Amino acid sequence: MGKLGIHSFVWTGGQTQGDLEMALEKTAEHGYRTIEFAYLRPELFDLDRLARKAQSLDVEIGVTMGLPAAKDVSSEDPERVAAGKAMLRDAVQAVRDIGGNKLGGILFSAHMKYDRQPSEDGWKNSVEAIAETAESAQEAGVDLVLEVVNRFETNLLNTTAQGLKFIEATGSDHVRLHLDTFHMNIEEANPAAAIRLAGDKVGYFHIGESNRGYLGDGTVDFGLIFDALLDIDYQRDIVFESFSSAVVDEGLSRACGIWRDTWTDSDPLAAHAKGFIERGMEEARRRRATNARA
Ligand SMILES: [Mn+2]
Repeated sequence: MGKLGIHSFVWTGGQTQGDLEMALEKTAEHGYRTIEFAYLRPELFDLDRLARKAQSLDVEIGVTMGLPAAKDVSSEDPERVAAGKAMLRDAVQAVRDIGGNKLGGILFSAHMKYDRQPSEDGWKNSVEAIAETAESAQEAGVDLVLEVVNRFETNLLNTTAQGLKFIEATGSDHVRLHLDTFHMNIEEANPAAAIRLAGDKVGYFHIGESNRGYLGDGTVDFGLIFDALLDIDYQRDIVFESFSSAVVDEGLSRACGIWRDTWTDSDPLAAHAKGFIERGMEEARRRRATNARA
């Protein structure tokens, strides 16, 4: 597998430069080799400084985001689509400027609960916007990954099958899927089968529990997930994602519906998740070796 990482919201809502630097330090201290920042806004932060800090700590940076309704590229309104494309373009530049390796999340629609079906024209607008973004991302050396999320956070891509159809329509080999066990647990009839279906189109992977809290406390069957990741020979990054009302970001916490605390202390949570994922992958490797001998 690639690098094991952690979402910055385990550490901080990330309102200041100091918050993000602390998150980088905590990530390195816990032995994670990549961090995910959300909604990275170049006007608020010194990206050069963060890039140098990450490099000195040997921590890779990935960035995820969701589009706001006014910049929804899956809209039928050309102004919104144009604004969304510009935001995606800026995001690719920000990832490049911070020395990051990927842009992911809900890049293909707004991050919100829709009250209508997606339209055919909207789907086409989104495909075109992502195809265009993929070109600039490829030039910038930034991976572009689309997060398949549950029905309450987008109306466009809720399943891996929908995601695969979408990235095929972009005609770009540079676009891959960003899968997440929390979302798959809601939408996929069989999350492990969904991982195998996506195969080498999985570009990024979020490990999250069904209640977004401690791994192992919910209903996700992680053994089956780790088996599937080995089966597709997944070599890219795996990032632990967990949210609690203990760490608040006005935008993301509301869009994700984080109304209560599943934990209050970041350090034991981060340490537990790392052990859980490493042990889980090791056990999956052992099962595989045993099966190969049988
Ligand atoms: Mn996620």
